[in-house]
Amino acid sequence: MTQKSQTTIYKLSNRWADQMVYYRFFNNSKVTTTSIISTITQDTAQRIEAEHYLIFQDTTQVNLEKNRAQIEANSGLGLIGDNRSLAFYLHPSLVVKACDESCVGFSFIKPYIHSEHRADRHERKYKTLPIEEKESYRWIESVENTAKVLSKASLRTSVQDREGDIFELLAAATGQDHLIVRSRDNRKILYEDKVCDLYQTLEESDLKGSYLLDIRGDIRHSSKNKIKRQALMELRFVAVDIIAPARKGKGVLPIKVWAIESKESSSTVPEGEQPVHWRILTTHLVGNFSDACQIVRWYSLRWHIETLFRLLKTQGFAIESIELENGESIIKMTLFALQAALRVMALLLASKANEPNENQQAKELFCENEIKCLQVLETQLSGNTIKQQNPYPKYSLRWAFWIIARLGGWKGYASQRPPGIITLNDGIKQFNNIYLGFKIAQRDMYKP
Ligand SMILES: [Mn+2]
Repeated sequence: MTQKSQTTIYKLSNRWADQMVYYRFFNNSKVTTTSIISTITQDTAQRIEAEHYLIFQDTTQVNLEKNRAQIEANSGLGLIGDNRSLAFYLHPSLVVKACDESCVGFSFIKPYIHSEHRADRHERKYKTLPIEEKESYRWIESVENTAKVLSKASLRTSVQDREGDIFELLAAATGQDHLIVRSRDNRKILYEDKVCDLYQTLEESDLKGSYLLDIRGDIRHSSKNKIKRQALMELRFVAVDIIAPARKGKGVLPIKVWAIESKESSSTVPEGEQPVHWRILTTHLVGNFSDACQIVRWYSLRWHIETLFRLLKTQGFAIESIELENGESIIKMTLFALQAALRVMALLLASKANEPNENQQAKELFCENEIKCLQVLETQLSGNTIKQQNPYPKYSLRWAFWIIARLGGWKGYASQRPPGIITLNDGIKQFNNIYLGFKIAQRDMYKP
């Protein structure tokens, strides 16, 4: 799956017997989701050093409704959203090294379902349930499991979107565990010994500085498209004490966090558009403007997990089309797809890093013979002008990125949009086909 970057079983296997191996393996009850997940997280644990890591967690829906007819009833799937579509949820935590923004692996993965006959939130008295019994407990479970898997790390920062703005999660970030979360609620806070609203306090605090942000614009012509521009972002931050929500009862101490607001100045907002506006909470100390910029940068890297979800779906690994007949087996194969997707993610992250680590070598992802093949391809793909040549140090990970992106259809000009995850995935598939031919040629050459 890593080499072919897909989950279509008949394409993964050359012979009928190979195809049967896939079916038998994923349908074997001795192969459990728990054992697959622990193998994946142990693999991550082995790569952890005494460094700072960012952990991006998020949930995606895997919709299998179009295969319903061939999937056995009650075989481990549930329903989503509209309470109709056959599906499961997947909540992975992607680990990235903070210093060079390189891709490391997964520290936690939780597949889960909503059963087909579920009482609604009201009937279940959802609001009064303890957090351990709520679905939102997965966010905290991730932080707890990550601490074990990344026990060698010197610092761990969990990064999540608004859904992860949970009081218990902020409370769980202590010692070496930190949190960056986009704010969902205008919480009550203690500020200068007074009870205030978080948003108002932020808005009224001093402007600490500003920076320019490139808004790429939306190339689709929809009514809500973003206009390409350089946004002038105004930054404010303030240390506050978050007051525990009423459901926690009395006697729970407030939690000290730093709140950051990054809001587009009205001077660059085009007519009819909303300003770009982020409010972020963090347990990291924000002492000055550059600390705040660092937190905003780390939050913006959260986009990588959305990219991972895109890679897993239709145009990438196509996990929603896995043709197994058992729900549990489909979930197991999806876990393999997650691990296989890391190779493509690692290439993308190497190309997007702010301060890329030049010591990251292609051999981390490709074997020696594959690198020989990449070398031949580089010569084929390079143009005559400097602009059309691979700009990266030979045999570095970014050198391999450039070749794979070119194979995926990217033309290699700096003026072009940088290659996206689907282009890289196409490049990996293309490379695999070429490499098979390369090996056949090698074998023929060495024939006596
Ligand atoms: Mn989300």
